[in-house]
Amino acid sequence: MSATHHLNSHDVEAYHEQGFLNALEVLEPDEVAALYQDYQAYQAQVPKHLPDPYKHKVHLLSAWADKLVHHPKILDAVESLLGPDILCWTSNLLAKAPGDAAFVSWHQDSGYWGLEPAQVVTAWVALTPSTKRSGCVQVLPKTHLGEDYAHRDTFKKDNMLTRGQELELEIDPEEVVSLELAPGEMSLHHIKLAHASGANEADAPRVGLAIRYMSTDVQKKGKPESALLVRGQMGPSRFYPEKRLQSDLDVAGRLAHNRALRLQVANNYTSQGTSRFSMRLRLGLKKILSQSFLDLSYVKLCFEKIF
Ligand SMILES: O=C(O)CCC(=O)C(=O)O
Repeated sequence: MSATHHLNSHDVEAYHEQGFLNALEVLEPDEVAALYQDYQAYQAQVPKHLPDPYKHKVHLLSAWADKLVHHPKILDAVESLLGPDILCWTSNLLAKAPGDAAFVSWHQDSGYWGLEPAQVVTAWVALTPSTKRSGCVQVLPKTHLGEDYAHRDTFKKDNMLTRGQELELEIDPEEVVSLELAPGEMSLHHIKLAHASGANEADAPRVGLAIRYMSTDVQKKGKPESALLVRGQMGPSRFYPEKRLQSDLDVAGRLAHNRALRLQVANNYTSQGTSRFSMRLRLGLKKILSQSFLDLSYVKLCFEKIF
């Protein structure tokens, strides 16, 4: 990367051809050590019985994630791919404890995110080593170039995806590329690129923040949602603008986070019409459960605000 940290033309070309880039150094060793410490302090505060809301749109809740989402090296690289006006749609905390069976089936994000056009990129930033053994992200190069593949919902145990969706596609192991990362490195992948990840068979945690960036002309199918402008101008965007976090885990920020997530949950668990009745029922139940979790955390927060 050059002094401004924008990608060079060779990397930009490789991204457009292959659908991903790997092992871009974005954090200095002392930066990643401090962020990991802050992440651990954050985890210690997450309510044991309500962990889910704290894994999504994390940058609206906690300063370590806010710092990452606005990190100039990450944004410069993303700007090289999306242009100058950039929104953050969400950030997902993807942590697998040592020996954790959690996995992600082969899927394309474009199959169910409802974001168009496909000017959307994930920056997956590693806070710990992410290796084949610890269940790093794996990709199938060039799958972003064609039409979307069909997916089926499986709701498999230990699948980290909302509906356990997986590609109806035979995967050739020879074609799979593992995006191994050292702490402080990131990969970038296109919204249409097929990807997956395995269980953590290592004896150390695998922790990453997956930041979903999009250009401001991207629109959302379904009910309107909100997003945070992280660089440039809002321009024609139809997303409700979110406010940047003021201070770590403060009540106002948590209420704003709760409102933003409520809009996203309504869309995430909406059936896409192809599922069987039993699958639609499961999806409906998951939606009610997620919304109840949000309602519970909302009530808890209001109490904290008043008393
Ligand atoms: O972190 C993982 O294991 C999976 C990541 C993923 O599916 C994504 O970033 O879209």
